[in-house]
This record gives sequence, structure tokens and C-alpha cells, in this order.
Amino acid sequence: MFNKLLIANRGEIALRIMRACKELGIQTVAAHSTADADAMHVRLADESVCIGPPPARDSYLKIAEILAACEITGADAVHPGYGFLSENARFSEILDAHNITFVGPTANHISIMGDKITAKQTAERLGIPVVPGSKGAIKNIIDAKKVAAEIGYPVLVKAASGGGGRGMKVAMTEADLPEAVSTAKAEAKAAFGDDALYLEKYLITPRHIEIQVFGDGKGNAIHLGERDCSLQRRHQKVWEEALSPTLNEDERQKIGKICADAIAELSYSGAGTVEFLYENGEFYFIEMNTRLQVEHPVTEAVTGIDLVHEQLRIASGGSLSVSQEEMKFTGHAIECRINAEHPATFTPSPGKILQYHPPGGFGVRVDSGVYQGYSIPPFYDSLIGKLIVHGRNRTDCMMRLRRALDEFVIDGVETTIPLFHDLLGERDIQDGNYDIHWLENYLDQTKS
Ligand code: MV4
Repeated sequence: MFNKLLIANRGEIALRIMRACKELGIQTVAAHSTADADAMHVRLADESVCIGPPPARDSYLKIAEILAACEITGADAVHPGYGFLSENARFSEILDAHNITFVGPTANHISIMGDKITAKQTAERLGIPVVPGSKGAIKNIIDAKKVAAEIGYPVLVKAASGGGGRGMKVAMTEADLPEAVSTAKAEAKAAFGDDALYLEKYLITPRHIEIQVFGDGKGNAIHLGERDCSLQRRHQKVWEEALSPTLNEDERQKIGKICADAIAELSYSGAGTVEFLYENGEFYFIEMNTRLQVEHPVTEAVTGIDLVHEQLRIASGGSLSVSQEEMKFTGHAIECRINAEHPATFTPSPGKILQYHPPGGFGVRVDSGVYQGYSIPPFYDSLIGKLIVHGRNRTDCMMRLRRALDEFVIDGVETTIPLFHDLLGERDIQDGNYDIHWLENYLDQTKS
């Protein structure tokens, strides 16, 4: 195992990673910006190094500063968390060249999955079902029209370097296609410096279901079931659950095995998430994430496996702690993202937390880096923390969630807690009857 690990992240995930390190007896270094000097994880770290001013591009994204912080402190590993440099192949490669372990997959695997076209081609080659669409990049509008005519309208034009919904355009008919292609191309060029596009059949009312996988880098892999992340607003997830209220055990084991076999074939190392759209009983691969995800705790709740321990074991050359046969799913878990935002308009609400009383009790977990008196800086995302509730079944979980939300006191900033109270009162939410558009439709109807 590592001696000393540098955490190249902030907020709740920095603390989450630090907790795993403490449990495993690994010394920790917090690499932080000036805006985070008073953050909880910086106070709790064995050592801390300031790596720059508040803007992420001048601190959390500065590879040279992070590398220097490793050399100064003698860290032998770096955990990138999520966001920032977590899916940056060059970062992984540079650390490798300095004999510092990047807790994540190889630069090659990050690159393959970072390009959505090569990711999809790789998935298809490995037997993962994909959305019908162009073989690779579309060459021109004539090519695009030909592919669209074959798969049928509506179609979705996507950027190869996209993800998170950027550079995506729908064409309902052939008449819409030239404009969809030209605007997607311009947006992709401006946002990513890469204007490669591909085409897919546009699925109208799918759910977003993602499979958690782990590989040991030596050709062994397992799946840890799925998460349903359909409830989102503007590509920001709001509520996630494990397992999905819509899958049966057969479907789960079938898609899980397909993903684990693919990951094994790649000799993939570490945590990964295979993202699907799910519609009419069919799975359609869209992307793969090569990092630990925000919503990983719902998987931890239903599997009993600490995903960060697992990442650290594998990154240090160890093997998976559990076999597929040993994997059991217990009960149901829901995560609510508590943001410092107005609950109806979602405008950010940074500032000082005057009162802070997180809920507790059986089946309740709060992952947060904040404390009473802490000032949420305005420079980063507005996540205050995550409330994760576990119950014996989905109904039990939702009853416990209502109780936990009632206990949660955060004063001084606006939060999204009232939204979750409202959602628990909705019949569709109670029934697990929602798709990727449900939340935005609900907000349009109730909040305007
Ligand atoms: C799609 C789709 C419908 N059909 N692809 C949005 C972000 C990116 N990760 C993929 N996205 C979508 N791809 C096809 N062929 C609809 C979406 C989409 C979406 C996906 C997951 C969760 C929320 C979403 C909200 C709007 C659109």
C-alpha cells in the first residue's frame, strides 16, 4: 500500500478520500487553493500544500504545481477525485513518468473513453449494446443524411469530445439536419477545439442507468450493479438511486456481466462507470466514465463495499477484494445532492453557514466538507454535501429519507433541501416512474 497520498481535489470528495486513507494507514496531503485554506479536509490532512489562487485553472488544474507538491511532500500516489484532472490522460501519464501512482486507469484507457467515438467503437467491439448511429465520425452533410435515413429520425448530432450534453443537437427531420450539424460543429470547435461529430438515433424517453465496474488491470473485473441517475436538471444529477427501481435481477446480471467481461477484456484498472440509456427494456451504451463518481455512495450502501478502499488496493497492485459470486445487493439507497442554490431557481447561494446540523441515525450517511461557520467560496460548484439513505427496500428508504431531510438544518445559505421534500410527495417519484426528462418537466410545471 502507499505511504503518502496527495489529494488533488477539494470539498466533500477530498474528505471522502482522506477517510479511506486514514482507515488504511496512508498519510495524506491536501493540495488546495488559497480559497480552500480553511476547508475541513485541509484541517484534517496530515500535511497541506497551497497550489495556487482560487480559479481552478490556476490551482486544481495545474499539473506542474501538483507535481511539485508531490515532490515537496514525498507523496507516492495521487487521487484525483472527480472533475478537475480526474479524466486527464496527460496528468496520468506525467505522474507515471515521475513514478507517482495515479489512482485511476492508464492514460490509454482514459484517452479511449475520453473520445466518445472511440469509446463507442470499443464498446461495440466488446459486445456492449450501443445506440444505433454512424460507424465513426460523420464526414459531411451528405454522409450525415445517408446515416440518418438508415437509422430513422429523430437523430442526435453529438461531439466526439463532448459529454455532459455539450455540443448536442437534435434533428427531428432531414430538413433540420444541416443546421443541427453546423451548430454542433461550431459549438464543438469552440468548446473543445475538436469539431468531430457523430450521429445517433435520438431516444425520446429513456432512463439513465449506469453500471459500476472495477478492473484489477490484470484481466479480472466485476460489476457492482447499477445506479439510476435519470433525475437531473441541465445535465446535473440531482437524485440518484441504487438499484434502479425499473430493472429486474435477470436484466441486472445480464448487462452487468456484459460490462464486466468487456472491462476484463480491456485489462482495465480501477473504478469505471458504463453509462446507458434504457428504453423499452433495452440498454444502449452512450459513454464510459473512468473516474470515481459523485454518486458512488449509493453503490457502497447496497453492496457494503468501500469503493475508495477498492481503488487504493488496485492502484497499489493488489487484487479485487470480492468476486462476482460473493457480490450481494442489500436493500435500497438514495442520494440527494444538497447544493447551495435556491431550491426553485437554482441560482447559486454561496456564503457563510450560520447553523449546521446534519441528520444521523440508522441508515443515514452525510458526505460533506462543510461545518458551522464555514464560508462556501463562490469559485467552485455549489455542492454542500450529499445525503445518502439506505433502507431494506425502496419504500423504507424513502420514509427514512423524509425523516433525514426533516432533521437537516443548514442556515445562512439557500439549499436544495426543500426540493427533495417536494419530490418525496410526488406519485411518480414514489412509484419510481420517471425518465431523463421528468425533473425538468416537473420544474417547468411547478416552479414558473
Ligand atoms: C442521448 C439522448 C437521447 N438519445 N443520446 C446527454 C448527455 C450525454 N451524456 C448524453 N445525453 C443524451 N444522449 C441519444 N441517442 C439523451 C441524452 C440526454 C440525457 C442523458 C442522460 C441523462 C440526462 C439527459 C438529459 C437530456 C438528454
